[in-house]
Amino acid sequence: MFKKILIANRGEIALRIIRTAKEMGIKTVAVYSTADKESLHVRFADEAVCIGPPPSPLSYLNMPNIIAAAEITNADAIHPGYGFLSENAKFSEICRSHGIKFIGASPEMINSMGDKASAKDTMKKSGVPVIPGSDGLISSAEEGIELAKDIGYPVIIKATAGGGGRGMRIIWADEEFEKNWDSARQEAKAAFGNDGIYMEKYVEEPRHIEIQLAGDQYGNVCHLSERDCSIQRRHQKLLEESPSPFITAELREKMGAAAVAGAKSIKYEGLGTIEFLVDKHHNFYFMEMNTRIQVEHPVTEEVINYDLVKEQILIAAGVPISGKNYYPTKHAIECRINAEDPYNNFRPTPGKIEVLHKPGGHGVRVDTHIYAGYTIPSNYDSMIAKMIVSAQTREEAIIKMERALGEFIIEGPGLKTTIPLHVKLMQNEDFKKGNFTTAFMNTFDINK
Ligand code: MV4
Repeated sequence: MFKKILIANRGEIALRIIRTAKEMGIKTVAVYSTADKESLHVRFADEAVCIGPPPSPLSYLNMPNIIAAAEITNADAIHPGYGFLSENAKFSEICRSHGIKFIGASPEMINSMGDKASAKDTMKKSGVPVIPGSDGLISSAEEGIELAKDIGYPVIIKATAGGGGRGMRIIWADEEFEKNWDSARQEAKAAFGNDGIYMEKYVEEPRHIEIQLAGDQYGNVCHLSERDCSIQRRHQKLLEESPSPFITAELREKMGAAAVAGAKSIKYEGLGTIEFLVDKHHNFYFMEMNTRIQVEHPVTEEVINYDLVKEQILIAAGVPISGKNYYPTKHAIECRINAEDPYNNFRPTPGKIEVLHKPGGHGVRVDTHIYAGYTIPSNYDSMIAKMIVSAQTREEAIIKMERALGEFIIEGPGLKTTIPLHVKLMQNEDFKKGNFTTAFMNTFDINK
């Protein structure tokens, strides 16, 4: 087993990883930017190394500084968390060449799943359902228009290096093709340095449901059921739950089996997630594979009663997984608490937290790095906490979440949070019925 892990991240996920490492008897090294000097991940780790100034490229994305921190502290593994370097093939490769175990995917795996068009092709070949569309990239607007005659409008064009909605355009008619093609290519080129574009039939008002997977180096792969992530705004998830209120036991079996087959075909090692789009007829289609631990992993932990970060560390250390699938025994919901004003276009509100009360009680978990006196820096993501509740049924979980949200007090000059938005969601009749798709937030009005 590893003796010492360096955590190449900040905020709640750095703390989350430190907690599990401690329970496993593994020493921890925090790295931090000067903006995070007073952060809890710095305080709770056994050692801490400053890796640079506040802008991420100079600190949390600064590979030489992070590798140097691992070398001077003698860390034998690096956990990248999510975001930052978690899906950076070059960093995974540099760790390997320095004899440091990267607790995440191999560079080859990151590259093959990071190119969305080729990931789709790989999944299709192993029998995973994919959305009808182009075979790989399309090379001109004319080619796209020709193909749209077969597929039928609406179609969607996507950047192969993309994900999370950037470089994506929905097209409804021939006349709109060329201008969308040009702008998608430009956006992709600027954002990813790769203007490769592929095309698909556009699935209207789908659900976003993802399957959690674990694989080991001996070829065992299992699924750990699904999360429903349909409640999102502009590709930022707001709330996730497990199990999905839309999924039957039969569909879970089918989606789980497809995801396992896909992951086995690429000899997937470690924790991963396959994202599916699910239409109203229960058809499901491969969208992307994530090769990292995700923000929303706690809802899975709560319903299957297992520590996924521990699973990840064990797999990285070469311990075989059991190979059996895990099924929900409860219902869990996670609300992302962001320092943003939901009444004002989700404008970020960094600054000092003067008053803090964290909720508690049976079935309530708060994953956060904030404390009274903490200053939320403006340099990073605005998520400041995740509250996860679990209960026997979805109805009870919703009641519990509303109760716990009412106990969550976060105050400071100018500080706003997404807590009132989540309260309104818990009271929404369509949400309560499980009647929602990825379009839900387009029409949700917090003032109603
Ligand atoms: C789609 C789609 C409909 N049809 N592909 C959004 C982010 C990227 N991962 C892919 N996305 C979508 N791809 C086809 N063929 C709808 C979306 C989409 C979406 C997907 C998941 C969660 C939220 C979403 C919001 C808008 C669009």
